[in-house]
Parts: sequence; C-alpha cells; structure tokens
Amino acid sequence: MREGQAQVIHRLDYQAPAFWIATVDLTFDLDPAKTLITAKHAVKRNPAQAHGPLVLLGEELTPLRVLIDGEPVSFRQEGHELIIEAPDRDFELTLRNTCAPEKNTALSGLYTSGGSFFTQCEAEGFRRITYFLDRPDVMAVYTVTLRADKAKYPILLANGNLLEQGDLDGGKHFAKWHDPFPKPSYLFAVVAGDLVAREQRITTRSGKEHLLQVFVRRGDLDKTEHAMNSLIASIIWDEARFNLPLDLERFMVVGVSDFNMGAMENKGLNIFNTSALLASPATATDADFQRIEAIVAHEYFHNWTGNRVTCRDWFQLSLKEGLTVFRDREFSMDMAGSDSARAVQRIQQVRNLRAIQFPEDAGSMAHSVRPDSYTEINNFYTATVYEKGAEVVGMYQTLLGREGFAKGMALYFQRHDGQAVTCDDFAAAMADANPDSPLSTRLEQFKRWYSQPGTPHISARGEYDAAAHRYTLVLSQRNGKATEPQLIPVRMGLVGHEGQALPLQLEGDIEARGTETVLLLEKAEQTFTFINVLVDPTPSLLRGFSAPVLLEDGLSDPELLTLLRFDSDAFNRWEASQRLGLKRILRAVQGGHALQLDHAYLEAMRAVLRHPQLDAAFKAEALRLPDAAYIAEQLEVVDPQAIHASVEAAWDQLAQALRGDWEWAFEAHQVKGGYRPVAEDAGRRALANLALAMLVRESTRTGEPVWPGRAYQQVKDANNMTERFGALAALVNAHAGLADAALSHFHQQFAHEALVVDKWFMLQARAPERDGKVFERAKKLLQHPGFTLKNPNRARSLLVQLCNMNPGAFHRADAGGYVLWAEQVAAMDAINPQLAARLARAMDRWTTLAEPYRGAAQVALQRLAERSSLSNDVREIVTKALE
Ligand code: 0A1
Ligand code: ZN
Repeated sequence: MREGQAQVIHRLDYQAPAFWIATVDLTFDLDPAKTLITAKHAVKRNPAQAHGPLVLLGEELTPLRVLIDGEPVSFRQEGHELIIEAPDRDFELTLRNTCAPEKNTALSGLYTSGGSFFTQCEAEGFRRITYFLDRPDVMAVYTVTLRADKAKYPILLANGNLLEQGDLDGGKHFAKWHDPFPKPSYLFAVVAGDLVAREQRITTRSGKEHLLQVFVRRGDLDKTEHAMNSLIASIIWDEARFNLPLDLERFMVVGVSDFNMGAMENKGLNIFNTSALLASPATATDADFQRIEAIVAHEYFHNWTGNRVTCRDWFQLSLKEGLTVFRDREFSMDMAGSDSARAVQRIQQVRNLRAIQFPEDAGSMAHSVRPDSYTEINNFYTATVYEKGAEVVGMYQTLLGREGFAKGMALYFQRHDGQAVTCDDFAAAMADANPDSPLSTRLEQFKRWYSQPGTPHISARGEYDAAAHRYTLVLSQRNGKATEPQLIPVRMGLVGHEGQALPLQLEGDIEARGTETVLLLEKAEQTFTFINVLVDPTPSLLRGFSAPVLLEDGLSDPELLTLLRFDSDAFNRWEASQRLGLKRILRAVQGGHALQLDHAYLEAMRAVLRHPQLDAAFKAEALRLPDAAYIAEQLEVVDPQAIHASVEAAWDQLAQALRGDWEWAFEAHQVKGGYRPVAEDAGRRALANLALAMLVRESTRTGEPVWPGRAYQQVKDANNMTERFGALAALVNAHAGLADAALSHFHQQFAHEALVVDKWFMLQARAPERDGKVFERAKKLLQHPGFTLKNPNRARSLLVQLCNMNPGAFHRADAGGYVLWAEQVAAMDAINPQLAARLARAMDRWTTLAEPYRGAAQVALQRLAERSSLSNDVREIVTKALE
C-alpha cells in the first residue's frame, strides 16, 4: 500500500529537474529475499537551480548508505522522498539500498517469477529498485553489473552490450553490461534466471551484423519461432518504410509468465508477457499468432518511437504509444498482404476502438489523448492514449499522404533524436515538413485532438436536386465533452444505384476529385455541394474510418443495402452490415419488445455469406453482430439485459434462418494440409468457426445431436488450436449438452500449458449468459485449484473477462456481479494494485445503467470507496466513478 496522500499531478506544472544524472553505474547482488543494489551516479546541477538539496524518489526500499564524492552525507526520508544535502557543484553520488524481489507481487520494479528475476520500470518502477530521479526527461548512460548464484541464474542480462562475464567465489558469477544510448530510467531492465534462447544472426541493409535472441524457460523454445520471424520482419519493415535501422549489436527479447501488460520496450532487452510471445499451432490460435506479430513489432518499433526519442513527461505518453500503435498497425496491414486482408485488419481495429475506447471516452475515466492531470500514471495506459492516439496519428497520414507523413517522421527524428519531447514537438515536425498541406494552416485546430476528450458525433444530411444535378451534403459536429469544433477528415465517395462510383466535383473547386476525396470538416456545421451529379447518390462517408467519431447519417435500409453490395471501400461495406444489425437491435431494445429479424436483413446476410467474391475473413466480420458495449454507447439509458436478450435472439435467428448456408460455409471453408498462420487460411478458419458456432447453437435449440457431436469430435481431433478452441467455444457458448465433457477433455489435455488453461478460464467467464449459469460457473471457478489472483493472466482470464467483458453475466438484478466485483477488486488490490485498477474499471459507465442496476452499482462502488486500505491506483478509479 502507498504511504501518504495521493497527489493530483497537473500537466501545466511541469518543471525541468533540478539535477541531471549523466551516468549510472549499478551493481546488483541478486537474492530473491534481499537484493543489494549499489549505485554510482554522475550528478550535475541544472544551472537554472544552483542551490538546494537533491530529492530522489524511492518506494519499498531500505537505504543503507549515501556518499557524495566518497564521503558519507546526511539524508532524510519523507514519504517516498530521499532528501540529500548536496553541494552547489557536480558530484559523484554513491547509494546502497536493498529491496525484496520475492515479496514484490505488484510486478513493478525488481520481482521474481518462476524462480527467475525480472524488472518492470515503466512508468515508475525504477524507484522500487533504487533511489533515483525517476522521470523520463532524466536520461543517463547505464553500466550494470549483475552478481548471482551461477547454478540458479546461469543467464544474466541487462540493456546494451555485454562487456565482461566470469566466475566469482562461492558458486557465483557476474556479467557486466553497458548501454551506450542515454535513456530514461523507465527503459532500464535486468533479467536473471535459468533461461534458454533461440538465436539468429542477421545482416541489415547497412551491412551491419546483429544478434537476435529470444529467451524463454526451458521447454518453451519450440514456441518462439513465430516471435523470431515477427522480429526479423519488423526490423526489415522499419528500415524499408521509415528508414529506421536497428541501432544495437544485440537485440534481446525475454518471456515472463507474470506480467501486468502485454510487453515492454526496454532498450535492447524487451520483456514480454508469455501470452504475447509464445505460439505453436497446438497451443495458440490464429488471433494469438496475429497479436504476437503485432506486439513484437510494437515493442521493436518503440526502439525509435519511444526510446531514441522519448517523452518529456508522462502526459506525453501518447507521443510514443499512439505513434507506435499506428506503426504496428501499418506493419500488420502490410504483412496481411491483400487489400481485403488489410480491410479486415482495419475492421478489427475499429471494432475494438468502439467496444473499449468509445465507452472510456464517455465514462468516468474520460480523458484526452494528452491528459491534463492524473493521480496514478499507471491508470493512463488506456485505450484513449493507445488506440485513439493511433487514430490521431493516422489522421496526420490522411491529411498529409503517405509521403508527407514520412517526411514529417524524418524531420521529427532529425530534430529530436536523443531527446525527451512533447506531442507539440511531433505536431510541429509534421506541419513544418509539409508547409503546403492543409495541416500546416490548421495545426492549432488539429491539436484539439490531443486536448479535448470525448468522441465527436457527426451528423450528415444529403439532398439531391435532380434538375440541377447537384448533391448537397451538410455535415455537423458536436462533442458533449468538448467545446471547440475539431478538424475531422471525412474520406468519402458517392455511390450510384448500380454501384457506380460517381465522379466528385465540388462547387468552387477548379479540379475534379476523382471518385474519392477527403472533406475537411472544421466548423460546427459545413455544407459541401457536389455538381454534375447525374444520379441520386448514396453517400459513403468516413471510408476506412478516417476519423474516430460516431457518425449518424440517417441512411435508409435500401441505402445501406446498396453500400453493402457495392461500396468500393471494404470498410464501409462492413460498416453497412453492422448498421443494419445495429438498427434492428436498437429498435427492439428501445421499443421494449422481442427482436424479430426481417426477411430483407436475413437475405442480405445470406448474400454476404454466399458471395462468390468476398473473402472468408471479411464475411466472418460482416456476419458478426455489433458488440454489446458499442450498442450500449448508442443509448442514453442502458439496460444490459435487454441488449443481451436482443443480441442472443439475433444470433438464434441468424443460426436458424441461414442453417443450410452455415452447413455449406462450414464444409466449404475447411483448410486442407498443415497449419499455417497466414491471413488466407486464418480467414477460412474464422468463417468455419463462426459457421460451426451457428450450427451448434441451432442444433442445441432444436435438440438435434449431429453438430454438437461433430464439434465435440473436433475438440478431440483438431490438429491446431484455432479449430480445437473454435469447436470448444461453439459448444460452451451454445450451452450445449456436450460442453462440460468437452471442457474437461480440453483441460486434461492442456493442464500443463498455462496459456491454454487461461483460455479455458476465459471461455467460461465470457460465454453468453443464460439463466445465471455463466455467472454461477465463474464464481465456482474462483475456487478452482488452478485459479490465482497472483498471476495476472489467470486473474484477467476469469475476472476481467466476466466483469469488464461480459455485461450479460455481470449485470444482474440481484447485484451478485457487483458484490463479487467489489470483493475481488479489494482482494486483488492487496496483491497487485495495477491489475486491481483494471478490474475496477468495470464500473466506468455505471451512471448510464437503468434501475435496478444503477442503484446497486452505486452501492458497490461506495462500499469499495469506504475501505481505508485502497491503493492510489484503485482509489483514483473509484473516486472518479463516484464524482
Ligand atoms: N510501454 C509498454 C506498455 C507497458 C506499460 C506499463 C507496463 O508496466 C506497468 C508494462 C508495459 C508498451 O506500450 O508496450
Ligand atoms: Zn507501447
């Protein structure tokens, strides 16, 4: 638990540090119970502040000695501060302290996992290793010596290059590492343990040789090939696309099973959650393979966007995160290959944005991409900073074009390599590199994307004047959380009845714009008049989701069906499918009646499924119904059970009406031959899995045994995890009679594969609720011998899946979900505050709930808030929820 009162930190209070630390020399005597750290720092005063003590930060540390230029000096501790009387000149500071890695269940700082040592220093973990100016604008060159028992910890790693290693007395050994690049403390890392490595030597474009290593526990080496391939592909891509080479002789990646996030970009020594690193066809699904490729790339790309150029302060987090997510998305799209596969990636990004970031931006934790204040920075590793931040970077590219964007990147590195900078610096580089672009004259307005929270609502109304051949489009924007209009790039086209892409000519323009253009919506309301429009068009707006907004264009069903059939933009074709489904679900929920899908909708979905040209992956996305969280965002008062009932009814009816088509789809999309994690095969498996889910659902409803039997057989016989897990999910999600038998078979088969057991928990916690059975089962699983709050992956698989991702099971009229939530947040908070705070966010949107949920949620929140022992992390979330 934290000492002292939690402070609110404000962006505008930023001040440069009073001291700089140029070099850091650290020695670790590693022992799980008590590790001794000796630090030598070259400290310089910031000339702007010539006097005063040196104030270092430290948490959960025991200080032993403080020396200045070799002489003991007096110091005092106040809360987390170590206050040292310091001379008015440069000096060498020596510190000695201890910490207790095996007691560190928060997984921030130095901790043990599976008998090895790991560190996690972002955002403020370095201060849990030694006293330091633990802030990202203090950049130092590090030299690190690790000493440890040789038999228990044969591998000793730190950032940079290995200078020396050798044996010591008493069965110990040492390794000395030096990282030539100045870095902030949050990028520091060490690893020590009994690990094995997959190695690969590569030569990059410049002719330089590099050693790539992926370290994992013995037994996991056969699951590292995909990560290594992804790393090599990332290195090649960043050099080709952005001219950014690998700057290190050695690049190491390490897997750890206890980790709070996906992975961490420590300079030259990336540390990964095993769930974001290990994959084999037998244990990982297509989605896992894809996620691993993206995360390996993400961490690698941070080497430039984050490490070579870092953040001045934590308010600038999106400077590195939004940009790096943008870069990993571009990479994944290039890796996916075909236009259709790229569109599917975009669809998945947007689905995720809408299900997670939109609710965040409308809820109690709403904040801008560059927040103005925080209490606990760990709470700001959010979908807004990452995903909306990436959308903002994507809008630069939309406004500047790919080449203009690349020029902006080049200028950014030319100006800021080796510096700690701000989002304003990035924006300035983009604009200055493109002086003639629409961005440079509107930069201040564009920057509102960084400062204003909330999702802008765009409303669009079109009118066709047949006599004058004019089409008038009125676009307006409003944002309940912000006051100033934002600069919104609207990529669009006009589609004729037969699907023709109509030529676009705006009144007042000298040149025609082809069949697709980007309109700039910069005012609260703006009118765009297209001339020479020969037929009544259907507008296709926001193609590729060109801005992170909610669009209300009032399109009729026939218009949506036109777009679904003909739009040249695959994203908007998908969007039309979603809108058709969404409308029907909302009508039922708002009207308070049972959902009944109509013939036109069902036939449209059948046509998508049977379409001779569309790719399987696209079909699987178009046939999926919108997520409950996104549906809820369309409503002012949310009844989670009404949404759940409508969505379930829609699935039932799709399963029933298209039964013969699902059978065809299942048979026609079987992938022959060995497993390959490539987009085309993955698309076929995705559609076959959806078809199987529909068939098992329909058979379970009618009591017919064939498809559940086939699914059960597939759980037993599949030669890859995607098909095996797809079949298991089909049975569990349909509440089929064979689900239990399939679950035990699966558990038995994979009992020793922790990541697969996580899937087993997750599936049960996330199944669509029916008669309270899912909730009851999840509650029972809390007592399962394999369950623990100490392993973040396991805890998330059950609790986050249930509370944050399964509204139908979580929101109960008897308040049971909220009671369980409050208990588990409190229990987890005593172990791992960061993780507890994630779970606490299940209540972000409680104020929009209908009764009796709203009242019960408030009571649960208040009860939790009354506890005196809450961490800053959970306290901030709960306080904001109750504000
Ligand atoms: N910078 C990492 C994410 C990360 C953040 C915090 C962590 O520990 C609290 C760990 C990882 C990334 O973007 O990949
Ligand atoms: Zn990142």
